[in-house]
Amino acid sequence: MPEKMDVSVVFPVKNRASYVRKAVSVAYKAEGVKEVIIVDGGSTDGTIREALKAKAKTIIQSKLVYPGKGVAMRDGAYYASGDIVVFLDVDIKNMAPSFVEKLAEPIMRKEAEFVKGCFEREAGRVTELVAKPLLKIFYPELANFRQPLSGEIAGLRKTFYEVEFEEGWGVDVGLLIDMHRLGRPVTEIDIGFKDHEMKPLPHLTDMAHQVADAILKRAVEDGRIDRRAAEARLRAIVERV
Ligand SMILES: Nc1nc2c(ncn2[C@@H]2O[C@H](COP(=O)(O)OP(=O)(O)O)[C@@H](O)[C@H]2O)c(=O)[nH]1
Ligand SMILES: [Mg+2]
Repeated sequence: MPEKMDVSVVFPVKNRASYVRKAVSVAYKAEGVKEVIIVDGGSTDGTIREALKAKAKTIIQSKLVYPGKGVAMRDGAYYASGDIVVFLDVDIKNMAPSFVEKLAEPIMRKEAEFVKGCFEREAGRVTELVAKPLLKIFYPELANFRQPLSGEIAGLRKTFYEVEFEEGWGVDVGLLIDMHRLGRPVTEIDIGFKDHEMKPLPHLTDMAHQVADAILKRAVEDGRIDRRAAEARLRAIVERV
């Protein structure tokens, strides 16, 4: 019989005290979970206190040295010890063990090494207006992913050591492209309905810029575009958002 794989769940978190306790306790209930890790990005509310109360392994990052969700994910992956690492946003109102289980399952079955979660909701604005058009141009092989920016992902822990974690919002699309170019089997699965808050439009500019930058950087590295053309495209996109 194949050996059973265990799971580390990592939540990058910044100032989401009210979600932490439930997210951690729900994640502990999922099958195969050996540890739940909160990576705190310099929260100024009660996030850290709540994480400790919920008995999460808690990494407290220095705001000065480690900004951004991507750095938090990278540190979570390096700290984790499970065979599989599942990343989830903490601010999912209907958090359920099935989110963790559905993400880990294709890896346990050896059908994938990297799993992208998608959910029954329209994809976000940055996804539709920035990520998908750029993927369609530079990585048409990935253009069919419904939610290339989703933060609900799972992967073999060791595979995460072979890819580059962007510091900020480019991290999720960057991981998807990196896994694809390493030739890892990647799959997208529907994890059901996810209830969470939408960001106001002005907050999306930085996100859109970082997502575009992560895609274009890889397109340049892969010889799919030259740097000057990439910068011109990036400027045009940022001016439009
Ligand atoms: N550690 C850390 N976590 C972050 C940072 N920014 C966002 N997060 C967390 O990353 C997840 C996704 O962020 P969120 O603001 O909900 O993004 P959205 O759902 O795409 O609008 C949540 O769990 C946040 O608390 C950061 O700078 N550092
Ligand atoms: Mg959110």
